Amino acid sequence: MAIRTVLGTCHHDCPDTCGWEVTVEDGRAVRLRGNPAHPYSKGELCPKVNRMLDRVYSPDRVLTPLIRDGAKGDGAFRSASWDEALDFVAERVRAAVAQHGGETVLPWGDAGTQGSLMRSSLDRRFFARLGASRQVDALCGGAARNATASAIGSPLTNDPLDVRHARLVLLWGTNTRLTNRHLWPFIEEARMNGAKVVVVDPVRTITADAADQFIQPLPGTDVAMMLAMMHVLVRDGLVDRDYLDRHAAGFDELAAHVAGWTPDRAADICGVAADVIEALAREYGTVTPAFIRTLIGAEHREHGAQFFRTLLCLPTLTGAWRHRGGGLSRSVGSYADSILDDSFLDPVESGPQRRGISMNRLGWALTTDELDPPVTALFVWNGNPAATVPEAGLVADGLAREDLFTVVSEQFVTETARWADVVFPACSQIEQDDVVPAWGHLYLGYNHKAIEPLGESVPNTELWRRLSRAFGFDEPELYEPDESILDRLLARVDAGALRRDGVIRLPLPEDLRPYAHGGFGTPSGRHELASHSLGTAGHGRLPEHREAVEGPRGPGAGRHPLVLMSPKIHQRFLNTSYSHLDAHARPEGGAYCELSPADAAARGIADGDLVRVFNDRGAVVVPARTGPDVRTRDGMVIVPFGWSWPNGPTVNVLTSSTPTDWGGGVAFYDTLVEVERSEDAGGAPRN
Ligand SMILES: Nc1nc2c(c(=O)[nH]1)N[C@H]1C(S)=C(S)[C@@H](COP(=O)(O)OP(=O)(O)OC[C@H]3O[C@@H](n4cnc5c(=O)[nH]c(N)nc54)[C@H](O)[C@@H]3O)O[C@H]1N2
Ligand SMILES: Nc1nc2c(c(=O)[nH]1)N[C@H]1C(S)=C(S)[C@@H](COP(=O)(O)OP(=O)(O)OC[C@H]3O[C@@H](n4cnc5c(=O)[nH]c(N)nc54)[C@H](O)[C@@H]3O)O[C@H]1N2
Ligand code: SF4
Ligand SMILES: [Mo]
Repeated sequence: MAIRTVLGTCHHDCPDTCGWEVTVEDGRAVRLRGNPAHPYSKGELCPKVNRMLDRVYSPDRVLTPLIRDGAKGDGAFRSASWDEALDFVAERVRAAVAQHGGETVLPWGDAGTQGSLMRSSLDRRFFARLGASRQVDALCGGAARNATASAIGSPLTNDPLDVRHARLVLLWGTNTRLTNRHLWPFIEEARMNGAKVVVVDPVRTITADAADQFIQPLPGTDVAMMLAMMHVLVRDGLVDRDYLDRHAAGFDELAAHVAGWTPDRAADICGVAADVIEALAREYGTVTPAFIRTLIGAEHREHGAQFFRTLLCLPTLTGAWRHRGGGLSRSVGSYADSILDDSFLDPVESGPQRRGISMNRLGWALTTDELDPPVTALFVWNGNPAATVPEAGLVADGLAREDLFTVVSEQFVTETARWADVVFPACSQIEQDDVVPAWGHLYLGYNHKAIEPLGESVPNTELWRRLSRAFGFDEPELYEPDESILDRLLARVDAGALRRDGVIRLPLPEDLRPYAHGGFGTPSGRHELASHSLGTAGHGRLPEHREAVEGPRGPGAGRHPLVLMSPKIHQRFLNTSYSHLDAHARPEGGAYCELSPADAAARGIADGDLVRVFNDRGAVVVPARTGPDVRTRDGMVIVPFGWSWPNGPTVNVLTSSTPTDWGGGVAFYDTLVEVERSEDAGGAPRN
């Protein structure tokens, strides 16, 4: 029997980018476990990926091309050969382009795999060659990145692992123990050395349960709390004058601005007692080093960018950037981006810029009559937009259009693939080579192919090459082999060590404090606390608390009274991935609506009752959860994100597609709903 062990890296859209090793016996993967030599994940994976081989070898895997064999959305398909499916796609898409022009084609790809090759490489050249519309904006990360870049001139922040040196840790709008679980041991290390851990989140998460202090503001009100903290820092002389003089600009203006932001004023907005804000500010201003950790959750709001812009002021005021274990850390993906330069993959284009369509507004794009040409051909890969994009009811309406030709590359017949005209079978991570940059740490992972592709599945790069051939394109760059792309991507790292060990640290200083001595990315090199450019762009010269239209006190609040939060809550899901694997998802129960005892009582709802959660966009029918242990607070309900057909309705039929203030994100979490008891116990909701 031939037994081999192959090193690989998790591809999921998760900050941890863990290293694994796959044991292969006679060509079949029999075990996948954490690589104990990985310096960050240290041999541990997670409840999702511990079951990865069930996913790889699931009887539900798509293993041949599929062509629709029934009504749209029925999910009825017949197997087809690659040649037949490719010819069919080429014929239909060519006809669409002939009638409407290239921009009638819309690509929609997300981060289902974060490997550089399979996430986004030859697709850029293929769709440029087709003259397709460009996909713009992001479901994840864009608002935080752009806000950081515009506030301090660069998207770069501190190494998350430096949290181990902190004495005060603020986990602000991140659910570390669930979403970034391998960072938790580093936080525990700090705690062993006496650090205090504070969680600020409108939801009492499992991370809040493990913290020393939990602060639960009303959703979308953090900026008011930060302004009041700055008020206290300035009032009590807890700012670092020397740091501000050398490395900031606009401090006097900011100080005058926050003079009016007393803790009492913020308390009223945030629903957090003034003395709690006061104490937090004093602690932040006196304990060194003080580390702020945030990730993505808080960007999913109408004023998501303002959140990041304001939060970044805190470490500048106190000079916390100076200290190892101080400052602020969010996604660190931009470090890898700067080292693995992939701009050579961008097509050289001479014509006018192709139109951009926001991936966050897919429902609109597929149903509007404002687009000329209309979208009549859609390609989806690395994502499940029918379940993950807001206003999912509109997405379904669009996908149901008879005149839309939909092509999906997938491992499973997801909620989205169900609507496809053609599905192409995609490899899983252990069936393909790739390099995987991380956004939760500074290590780069290599993924060696462990087994041959199952069935007729192919890596995404091969799909783009096959499509190019079917369309009769002859530009050589459309066919660049994977090895060549990898070599070019890895030109600035020790590729030999990376391939040998499966992981290397990015070539960056061990002690990485980007702003310890100033050096902000702004033209002046200073953190511009009062920003001329943000002011002229309408975002406020100084940080401002603004009410969301669909916030607790926004203008939309009259119609539907409850704020809906739909964060990731499940240990066993990664976005929607795994939620449809029956045996895997079952222990998590099913989707539900959690509401406070007071909100439940006011509506005559008891724990376990079936309820209808609704607004003008749609409705889901799910069991209610209520009682003394709820994770919500009055006025706010939780329906978890992640369930997808057939195990549960997607919460995104309810969510708002309002764009973030700037930065190209979307306000999933600023959504208002009403909840009522449902008599409709039988009928499954449409989604
Ligand atoms: N198990 C599991 N892990 C995952 C994922 C998964 O689906 N399952 N998804 C992965 C992905 S794609 C991502 S982007 C990351 C996200 O990682 P995180 O950003 O840590 O996770 P989120 O749940 O998006 O948001 C974190 C927290 O922000 C809170 N939040 C929302 N609005 C506000 C606000 O106004 N103020 C404050 N203070 N907090 C707010 C939410 O209640 C939530 O608890 O997780 C990754 N890891
Ligand atoms: N209400 C609400 N909505 C949200 C969020 C929320 O917190 N609340 N979070 C948002 C966030 S942060 C994110 S990142 C998005 C995630 O949204 P999506 O990216 O759409 O997430 P997934 O459902 O994980 O879809 C990834 C798909 O890629 C497929 N895939 C994996 N590897 C490959 C491959 O190599 N090739 C191909 N072709 N396919 C592959 C998987 O099978 C899976 O179906 O959801 C967003 N939507
Ligand atoms: S999903 Fe995240 S935590 Fe789980 S193995 Fe992959 S990178 Fe690690
Ligand atoms: Mo995400």
